[in-house]
Amino acid sequence: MTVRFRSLAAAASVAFVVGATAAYGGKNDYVFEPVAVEVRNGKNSELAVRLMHKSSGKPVEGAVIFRTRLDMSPDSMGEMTAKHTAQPSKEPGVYRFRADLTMAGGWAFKLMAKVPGESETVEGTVVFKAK
Ligand SMILES: [Cu+2]
Repeated sequence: MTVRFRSLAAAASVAFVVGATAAYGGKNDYVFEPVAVEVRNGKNSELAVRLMHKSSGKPVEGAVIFRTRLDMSPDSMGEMTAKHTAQPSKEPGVYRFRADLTMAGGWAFKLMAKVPGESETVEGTVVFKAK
């Protein structure tokens, strides 16, 4: 009986921790979306993503995007990558980049970011269509 009681207590404390995380929001409360899905195929093409806080519906300013990868995994060419650089942006929650795209089709832009007030790393993938 003692063992059974202990396992119940453990289950209760786990439930408490999960509940606390859900209330806080966490990384899953954020999403990256494309500002425009269609982009120009070619050098110096403009890509823009918006980072949204789902529960408030507001764009997230001041995120530090510290790792990105741009590849053609949507068209089964995950090894085909494109060079890109961050650009300044004046629109709240919008993060701009320029990329040297080399092929028309689907490009996945994978991002990792640190968000103010959020301890977990926020990750996202935005798919663009180069034409
Ligand atoms: Cu390709």
